[in-house]
Amino acid sequence: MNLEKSKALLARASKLIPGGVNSPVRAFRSVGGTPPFIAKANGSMLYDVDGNEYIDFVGSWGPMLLGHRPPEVIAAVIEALESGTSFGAPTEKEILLAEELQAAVPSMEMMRLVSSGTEATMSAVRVARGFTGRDLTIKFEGCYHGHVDSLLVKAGSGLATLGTPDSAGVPKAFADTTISLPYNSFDAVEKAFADHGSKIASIILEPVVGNMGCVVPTPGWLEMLREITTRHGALLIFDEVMTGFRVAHGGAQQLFNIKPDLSTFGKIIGGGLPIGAYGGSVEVMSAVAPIGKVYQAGTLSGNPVAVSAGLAMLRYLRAHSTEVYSRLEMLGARLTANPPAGMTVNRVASMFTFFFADGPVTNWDTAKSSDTQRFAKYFHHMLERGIYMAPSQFEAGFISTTHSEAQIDKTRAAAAEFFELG
Ligand code: HOZ
Repeated sequence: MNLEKSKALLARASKLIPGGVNSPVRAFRSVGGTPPFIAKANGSMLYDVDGNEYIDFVGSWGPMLLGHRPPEVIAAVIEALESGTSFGAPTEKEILLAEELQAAVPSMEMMRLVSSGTEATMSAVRVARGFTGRDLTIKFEGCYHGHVDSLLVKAGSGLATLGTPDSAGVPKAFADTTISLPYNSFDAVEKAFADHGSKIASIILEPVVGNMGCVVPTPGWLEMLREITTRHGALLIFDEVMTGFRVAHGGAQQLFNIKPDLSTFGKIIGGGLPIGAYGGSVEVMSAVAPIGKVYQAGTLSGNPVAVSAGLAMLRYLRAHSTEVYSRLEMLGARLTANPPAGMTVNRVASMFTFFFADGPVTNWDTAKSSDTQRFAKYFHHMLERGIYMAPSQFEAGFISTTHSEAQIDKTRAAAAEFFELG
């Protein structure tokens, strides 16, 4: 396939930007080859600068639930631009967005808008520390919560892709505040609380993991986390940056019927523009400045363009929730039914991963047993047939309402062909 213009752009970008990209997985280091530079997108399709077209299963890493350029969101952005791009002062639309979020996710009694998922998780962990007066955070191996210093410990996503579970530049003192445990392990959590219970401020997790590939919580495990945090006076934080408005209208907390103390959101709640949010009970969120002593701030927090896009997105999802989530479930089931032998598929609603692994993938140890070299060959096989999957075994794929049944069937046929070729 012709990627000449992308190759030239990558060479030019690499002189100015580390690896030529502004987020590491985009560099294709684990699959090799040249990342297509994208010129535009529409619905379920991506178009690169060389004129190649792709069915997109990355969807900007999750937010494009309605496909690229949903008319309602684009119209809201254009209208917002006419009124100004940033005020650094409150607007009525921030209240409207907060009301939409609360209507879908009732545990968000009070919330703060920020500019990214990373900011949301960083702030939620800080609030948990401030509220409880404790320092330790439990996270799970292979879960990624943005590039927050203390959470870059055995993190998934880009670090897992590069094979470096921890980042340089994180002071040991920060990493020492984090206890990293295997996902889905009941015993490890029990032991951590037995050893350090009075010092643990919070557990943070992806209630369905997207960042070591899609990994599903074992039945009863989320309930156990809820019970043990309550018993020990620690807070339970659901990182719903990927799962929020994705696995169900009310996120994973609705799907599994668990009420966390704090939740974090990003991506989808801005309709694909940069935004994040964290929130929880009035009691916990009253710890946040200016009414409480936990400081957190940002000039672009509640940015009027991102808020307008998010408001349009959430209003659309509320008005059309039955048809949106039933279509996503139908397409997800169609894509992942009867995977070829040699693939293990994990899926919740429209989040999925095909692992090149022999057995069930339930945590980071089983995820990393995947054959990443074979994944790389599969990735390029699909790309050459116009199918854009995440360029890493350790990322989830995402389906939008604009994917057609024919596109899903084409994708299945391309994967089957890969296995037939051997
Ligand atoms: N590793 C990030 C998603 N889990 C990638 C983000 C990006 O490259 O935009």
